[in-house]
Amino acid sequence: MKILYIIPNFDSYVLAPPLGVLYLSSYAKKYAGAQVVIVEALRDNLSDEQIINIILKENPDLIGIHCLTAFYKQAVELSRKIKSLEKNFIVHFGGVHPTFMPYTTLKDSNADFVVCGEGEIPIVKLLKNNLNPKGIQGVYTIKDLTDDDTLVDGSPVLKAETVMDLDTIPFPDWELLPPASYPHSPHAVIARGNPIGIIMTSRGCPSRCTFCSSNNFYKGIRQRSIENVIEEVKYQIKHLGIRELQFTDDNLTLKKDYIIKLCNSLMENNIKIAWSTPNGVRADKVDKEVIDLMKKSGCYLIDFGIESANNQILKNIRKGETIEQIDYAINLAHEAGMVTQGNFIFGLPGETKETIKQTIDYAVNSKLDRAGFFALRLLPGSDLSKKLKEKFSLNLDNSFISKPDWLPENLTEEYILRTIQKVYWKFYFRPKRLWNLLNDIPVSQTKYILRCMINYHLFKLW
Ligand code: B12
Ligand code: SF4
Repeated sequence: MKILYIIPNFDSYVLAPPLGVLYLSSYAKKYAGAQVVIVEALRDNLSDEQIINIILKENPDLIGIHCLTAFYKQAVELSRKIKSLEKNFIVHFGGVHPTFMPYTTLKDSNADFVVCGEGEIPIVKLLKNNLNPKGIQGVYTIKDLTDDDTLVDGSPVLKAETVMDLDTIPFPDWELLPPASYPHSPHAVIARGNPIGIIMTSRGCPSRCTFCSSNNFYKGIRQRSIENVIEEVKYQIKHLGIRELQFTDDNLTLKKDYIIKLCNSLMENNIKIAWSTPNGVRADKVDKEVIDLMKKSGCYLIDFGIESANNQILKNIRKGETIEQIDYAINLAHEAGMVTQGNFIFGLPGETKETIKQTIDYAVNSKLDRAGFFALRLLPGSDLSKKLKEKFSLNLDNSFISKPDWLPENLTEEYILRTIQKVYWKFYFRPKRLWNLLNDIPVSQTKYILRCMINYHLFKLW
């Protein structure tokens, strides 16, 4: 059977290989003998009409649309167009957004069914079941659901069964979307080497940060064996020519013995490649031994999800860390000679003008080399979006430059957005920081960096 996966196009300058779909492809090929085509409409800037022409040419048995909240509108519109074609293609949705909002996704898209949770096991079952979703855990048609996103019998939606041993999933199907075909630095960070290899060693996160949906998406924590990870790193270097490696785990340093073994194995295998953790690690999950070993084995950039410099706010969002712990970890990484990067959110519960000022003062005076400042988005699946359910409506026109979905008392949207614009200038216009940053920007990336700056409205200040 032939599956055609689609990565919808939308206005985004962050661009990376869609690891989830690449995993589905290799899994479906290995365990169900599927034939797979991926239409990467974001990377290739394809219009819906161009996508439809590819569909008509490929004539797949099943179409799968990858969907995050950021491009939900584009994804459902495309699906409706496909469903209105003369040939009745079977269309299904998967990814983080439909997992938490399956009913509305099906209603808005006219798709046939949705997969909630990880897609590997359901896709194989679907293919073996002649594409009949009935009885497959985590796969639902609109008739199975109520507009409250529960099952018709009132029970909660069950996510799909998950692969417990991640080593049994073949490497992502890199041949379909090689890293070299991605022009930009994926995480909007300045990378050292191109092409960039993306790798994940685990799925899941045990923390309960209320603004994040990852902790409700995955079941439990599963880690690949170090041997399996090293084998993929070698594969990516040898066959895909990667020159930098980015670990995009939710928490690469979650278990100390694991990260120590990983760093040692990189060195024992003589793997000399610059690597980074642009997706962030928890500050309470690193110490001097870990940081020094990460640096020694090639890690040049470490990112921390900081969110706020106010301890009461960190408590409100169940971050489970204090700003003192975070600052300690940043200093360790700085002393070890790594580039340090931190991400902050403005407008979290309990935020006031004073706490925003406290966060800005902290960020500006810290040892961070780079920082990202964002307004609070209430992502479907996050505990915070459940808690504030009655107090906001999700703005689906708000893809990348996030306007706040909800505001704490006494703060306005205008204030938060203007503060974000200003804070970038304040943060980067420090001679040492600016000098380091400019030294790190390769000429080939200048155009891309300029686009980032325009996207962040840094040129529209006054
Ligand atoms: C790496 C990463 C990125 C990378 C790459 C994204 C990509 N192309 O996949 C970059 C930096 C580009 C990125 C950008 C953004 N990201 Co991001 N990202 C991640 C991260 C850390 C890992 C993604 C990943 O590879 N997961 C591993 C794979 C195995 O899981 P998966 O992709 O979900 O796929 C599985 C299932 O979802 C399902 N599935 C997926 N697609 C499909 C399709 C079908 C048909 C089926 C059946 C199943 C299916 O099966 C897959 C295999 O099990 C996740 C957090 C996380 N742990 O997942 C956040 C996450 C996906 N990102 C998030 C966000 C908000 C963003 C941005 C909007 C941020 C921003 N303000 O710009 C942008 C979106 C722009 C874009 N171009 O996509 C949110 C999404 C929340 C939501 N409700 O949509 C997440 C969940 C983090 C969070 N805060 O909770 N991101
Ligand atoms: S923000 Fe990071 S640490 Fe917190 S729950 Fe999400 S993935 Fe885990």
